[in-house]
Amino acid sequence: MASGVFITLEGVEGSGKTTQAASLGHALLREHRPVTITHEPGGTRAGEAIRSIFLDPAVSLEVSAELLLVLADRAQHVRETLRPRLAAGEIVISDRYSDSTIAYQGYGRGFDLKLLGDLNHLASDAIKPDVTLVLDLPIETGLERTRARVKGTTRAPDRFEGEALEFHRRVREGFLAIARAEPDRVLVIDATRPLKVVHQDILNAVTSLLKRRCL
Ligand code: T5A
Repeated sequence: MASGVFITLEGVEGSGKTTQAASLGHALLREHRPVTITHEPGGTRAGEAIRSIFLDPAVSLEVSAELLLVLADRAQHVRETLRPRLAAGEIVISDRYSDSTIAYQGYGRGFDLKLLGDLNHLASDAIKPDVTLVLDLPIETGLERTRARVKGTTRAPDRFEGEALEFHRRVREGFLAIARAEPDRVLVIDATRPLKVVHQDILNAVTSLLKRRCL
């Protein structure tokens, strides 16, 4: 398989992943690099159908069903989008990936981390990110940003936005624990700073990865 570069953005609600994925993508496109921006859950037609069930708090879901849904989404995303784009030599930026399962379903919901590692391996077909950028900030700040965004709209909080603060705290701790365990892959970025400053840190990290890969 020709090797592209796989970059993931992770973090708690409202940490700025979607905004930063777009800014990074644009910066790389300006350098005429082949880039795909994608996301989980979603990123494929099947994934968007799964996403609507997964996030809808009006749809009752057992936590094991929630886990299996997000893994089904990943299995499709990897095989339909990630693997082919990486094989074509592209830079693929994914807004969330398997670390979100460890943080949300593992640290947040309490599933066994070893079991999640095995299930992630199956769903991801062993495709691991080359670099993961965890956008870190206090959960209150992130949730406030998501609330400000929907203020004045009819959009209700989704399944996870509506969770207790303690859940979100465990999720944040999960991301930080992953970063401590895999410092070569995972970089923690202070996401409390202005958008442009966060963007520059992300771009610096990606540029140095591309240089190391002689790209
Ligand atoms: N999930 C997902 C699991 O439970 N398990 C899994 O395995 C996976 C893959 C996905 C949900 O699914 C869960 C996690 C999630 O709860 P989603 O709708 O995709 O749901 O939601 P999120 O990924 O959480 O995305 P959000 O849109 O809520 O947050 P983002 O993408 O982190 O933030 P963004 O860029 O949309 O920014 C939010 C607001 O903040 C502002 C932006 O302008 C925007 O208004 N902002 C800033 N403001 C000031 N300073 C900055 N530096 C800012 N950065 C952004």
